Amino acid sequence: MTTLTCGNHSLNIEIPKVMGILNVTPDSFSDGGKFSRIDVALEQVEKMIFDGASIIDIGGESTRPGAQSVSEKNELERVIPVLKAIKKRFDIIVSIDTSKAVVMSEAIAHGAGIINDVRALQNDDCLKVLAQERCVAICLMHMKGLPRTMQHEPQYDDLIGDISHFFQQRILACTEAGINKSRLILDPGFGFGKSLEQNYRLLANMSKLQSLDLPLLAGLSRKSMIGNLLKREVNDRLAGSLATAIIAAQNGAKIIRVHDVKETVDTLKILQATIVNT
Ligand code: 7PJ
Repeated sequence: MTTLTCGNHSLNIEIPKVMGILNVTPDSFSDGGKFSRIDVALEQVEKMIFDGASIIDIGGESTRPGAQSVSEKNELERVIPVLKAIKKRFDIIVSIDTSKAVVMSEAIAHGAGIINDVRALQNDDCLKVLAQERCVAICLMHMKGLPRTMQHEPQYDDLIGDISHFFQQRILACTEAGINKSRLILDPGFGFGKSLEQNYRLLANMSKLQSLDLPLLAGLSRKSMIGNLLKREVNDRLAGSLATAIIAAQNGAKIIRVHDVKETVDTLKILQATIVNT
């Protein structure tokens, strides 16, 4: 059985699980600002849990292309009260989408089970903070460049090879810092420094990353690679998002990060029923 320790929860990832997105940034691109009030956030979380989410991912920093950075103080003020309120009311794994060591450490103190870092613990002190805490899982995401400029003609010698190489280096940095490999999750970072064509090549070849022998996470929900292909606005990308979720799961993703939990859970049940009856 493949399980992942996420704080005081154990997550079985033999069958792909759904991570529901809760944005608490005022400028997040798809549900910007809508869920910043705590009671509204709790309602949204309750619905995602009812719909079958196994993890709730809270992000206090917008990392969409061109986004401005946020101060430590602002990020803490956005994330920690919501995290505390969720942990008080629900028994669910909470993941915190952050690249700041202080936010990681505060989040862990308040019950976060996963640290989800789009910068793969490359910022100061992140490795140190996570080496001290042994039970929290960590998602290392690949990004080429930085949010402000990452979509300006990204180029790769060998897309999957370069991403794989990046992961090998980050896994080594983690193990050298004292973070056990069994705590790590890898995410190739759809939309983070990848052109439309590169994103689809990555989706098509994602299964090759299974050779790194760690669970894979995929975040494609409502992204530009769907909108630009289909010419759909952000709130009209459900069909595209479900199609990418199913392809990612077939190519080895064990955690699928989405806005539309109910529809994604249904889609994955169809895939699972097909697999068990193969
Ligand atoms: C991702 C993320 C992703 C992980 C965002 C958005 C932009 N974390 N945070 N993977 N994307 N691990 O949701 O479109 O793809 S923010």
